[in-house]
Amino acid sequence: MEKIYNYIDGNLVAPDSGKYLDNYNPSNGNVYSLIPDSNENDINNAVSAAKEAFKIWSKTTKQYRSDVLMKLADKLEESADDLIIAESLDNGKPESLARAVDIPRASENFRFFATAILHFSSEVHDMDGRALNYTLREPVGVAACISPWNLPLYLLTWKIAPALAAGNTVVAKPSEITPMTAFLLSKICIEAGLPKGVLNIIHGLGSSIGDCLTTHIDTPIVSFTGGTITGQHIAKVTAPMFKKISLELGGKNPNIVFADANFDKAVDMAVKAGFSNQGQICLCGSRLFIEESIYSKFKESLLLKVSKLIVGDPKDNDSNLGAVVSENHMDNILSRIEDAKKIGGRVLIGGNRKYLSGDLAKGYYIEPTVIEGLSYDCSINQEEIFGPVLTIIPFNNEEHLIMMANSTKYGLSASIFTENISKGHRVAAAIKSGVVWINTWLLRDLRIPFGGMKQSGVGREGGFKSLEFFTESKNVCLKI
Ligand code: TXE
Repeated sequence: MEKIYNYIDGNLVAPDSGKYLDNYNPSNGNVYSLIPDSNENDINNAVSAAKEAFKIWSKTTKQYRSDVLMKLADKLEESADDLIIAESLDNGKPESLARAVDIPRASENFRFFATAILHFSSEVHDMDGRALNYTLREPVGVAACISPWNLPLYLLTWKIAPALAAGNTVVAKPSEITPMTAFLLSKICIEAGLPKGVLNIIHGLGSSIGDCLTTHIDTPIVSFTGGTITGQHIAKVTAPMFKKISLELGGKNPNIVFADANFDKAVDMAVKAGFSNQGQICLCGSRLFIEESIYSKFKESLLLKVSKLIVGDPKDNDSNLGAVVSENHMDNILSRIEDAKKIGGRVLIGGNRKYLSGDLAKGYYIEPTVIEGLSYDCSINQEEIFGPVLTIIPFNNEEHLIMMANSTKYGLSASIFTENISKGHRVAAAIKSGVVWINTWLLRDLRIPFGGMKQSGVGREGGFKSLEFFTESKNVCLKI
């Protein structure tokens, strides 16, 4: 069986413990590879390699780092077919989605930050000719980059690329549930000639090695994307060490459709926002608010469209949804659907595990599910389910709608569908979230500040915000 290795100081190495964890293929429930069960020694080795490499990497020119990252992007593109197959196999997502979104975005992340660093500048504050303040932006040191399983390579590279571009070195910890494309990335880094120690990737359980990485004396900066509870824990353990942290956490995002919306577009987007990647995107619009006057008609069109979604073999181009990421996660999602029924939710479509035939019979598939009849403040409408489950809620008053939309502990994103431009702006201003889309969903410009309010996170990444995060500013005051 294929073994995955850690990537330390430019080499692929077995874990110190000699132990491995099973890696499951969600499409059929079989173990198909082995993941290093790393320990503190592996983290320490990776951090010391990164610390040593920082001495040189942090002093290289921006142009040099840009060229290295561009080369990595080229190599990622050359390996795109392998990465697409690997991402789908590891995560359960349709290959078509990995081909359209995940893998192109991974190389784009490198290209984007390889060029962004060339345009990054800092400020000068002139004191009327008496003195000059200039601000330097220096790399911070060894960055700990921790990423989740829903968009494995996409989110890993979203952190690694700006960290390296800014002159930091990195110890990355991908999710233990989806390690394969990170392993392929380490092989690509070796082929591309990335200097040793600049990037290190350690695999293993968050519960065994997470704290060691985030509280390591030599990782002054931590970038994390994952669940809110893990984010809380990281905030707690790193705070006494005054580390720079960026946390991108969960969301329970409202998708709002006014009666004057472009109807067909709103239906299409509601389906996309609810079910893309099996509903496992932190930006998914999992609470759909529909204005009462169009509620019945909208519901009917929505259900018709959902009924046409194909849950199937991730390899099949016709599949709209593949498998959810793990058996455990599937069981959680199904139990949330049962909870919804117990508190009066009416399942309008879906609601069950889907059994495919043949080799895929043991895969973790769930029917796309739409539920109505739940109050906005029940647990199902307040907590992240992170699966193909969409709740629909009518509204007839803008003020009440905004109260409901803002009622969760999260504030990551929102979508508003209306053809009334004033209403669109007004509601966007009233929504408490880091990202608001009007008449679209998940339209991403990599330059924008990205992150959440409330318990959806701390800090912003994206564009120059990422480069600001991955650098420390130092002001120098020169008396003239
Ligand atoms: O995430 P975890 P899980 C949400 C979603 C999901 C829930 C839990 O609701 O059901 O979170 O998912 C590493 N120190 N999202 O349990 O545990 C871990 O190894 C340092 C939303 O998979 O947060 C992995 O690499 N790191 C989310 C990463 O944290 C630790 C995407 C994320 O895992 C650690 C994923 C520790 N103590 C889940 N413990 C989004 N916002 O997109 C774990 N990790």
